[in-house]
Amino acid sequence: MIGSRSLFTKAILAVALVASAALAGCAADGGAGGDEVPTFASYEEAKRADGTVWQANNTDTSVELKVLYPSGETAETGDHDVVLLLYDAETDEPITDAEFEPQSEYEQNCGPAHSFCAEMPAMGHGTSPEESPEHVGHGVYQGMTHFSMSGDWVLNVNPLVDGDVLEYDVTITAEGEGEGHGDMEGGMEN
Ligand SMILES: [Cu+2]
Repeated sequence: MIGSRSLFTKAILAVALVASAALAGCAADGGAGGDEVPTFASYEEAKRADGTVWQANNTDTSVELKVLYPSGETAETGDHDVVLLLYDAETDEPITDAEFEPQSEYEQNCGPAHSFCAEMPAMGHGTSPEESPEHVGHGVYQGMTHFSMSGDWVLNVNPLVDGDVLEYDVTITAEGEGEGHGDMEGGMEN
């Protein structure tokens, strides 16, 4: 992990972080975390930021989902903020009034309701805690999930947009220690 990084590498990384934060126009708070949750001052900024773009798999819609954080195909295990952008690819306009059903409890099998739920399909379990995304401006939504173990996850992102539940299956590989299934006792009964 990061334990053996040289000072030189750290310095380069710090410079790169400051530079990218400045370019992105985000209000860096000076933290040296290197894994800051991004914020966006405009729709255009979010639209051109790093991320992965997903199409709805249940209906033919021009509404696309861009996952801005984690911005790649992998994420660290543990609690993880999730930042999403919803926009209409035809009109190039942000979707600012999508709704997610509030996350109330552990879901072992993620339902199709307008919700937000991570699961490991190969192992048949979900996770907890999770927080449904809420609009933070410019079509950007922020929520959180918990990758309780390393491996392949599907993040079900199912927003209600103009009366339709759109289903996006975002695949993410979690890497890191994880704590196995132990922390999900109580939620794992069959
Ligand atoms: Cu698992």
